[in-house]
Amino acid sequence: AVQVVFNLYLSISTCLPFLSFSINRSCEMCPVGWRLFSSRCYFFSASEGTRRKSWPDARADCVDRGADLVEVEIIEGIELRDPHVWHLTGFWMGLRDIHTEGVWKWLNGTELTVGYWMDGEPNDQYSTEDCAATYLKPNPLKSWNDAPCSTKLYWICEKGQKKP
Ligand SMILES: [Ca+2]
Ligand SMILES: [Ca+2]
Repeated sequence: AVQVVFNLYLSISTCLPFLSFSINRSCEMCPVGWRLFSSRCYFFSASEGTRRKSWPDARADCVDRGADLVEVEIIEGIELRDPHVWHLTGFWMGLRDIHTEGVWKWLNGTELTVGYWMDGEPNDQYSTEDCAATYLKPNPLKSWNDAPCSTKLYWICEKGQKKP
């Protein structure tokens, strides 16, 4: 099971080269620019100033990085402390209902058990919304939306730590 604290994006666990002296050695377990959380490494596309991408292009970017789109099975209690990032739009996750409408599956094929959807979502608007994204919201337990897979959003990649 994966746990992601979405404000991880802002947290001190950020592994930046100039911080590596003062941050604990666990940062070395993830590539530069990735975040370590709960023994997994996460890459937030927005942190690199990358442009937004469709779901398939976002996934291809993760695969290029030796990772895949994030699979969020548990969200821990979160508060967003920095309003400066609230303008950021959604981040694609590795969750889709492309095979059977309304049946949400992670990339590994497991069916979604608990979803953290916004009120009224997923709504499959115009019968076109088959990819799921998470948004920076004050309440992370209501932070997901389904959107057309061609929509251009940011994305989050996930992979295991480097082997020691
Ligand atoms: Ca759908
Ligand atoms: Ca929707």
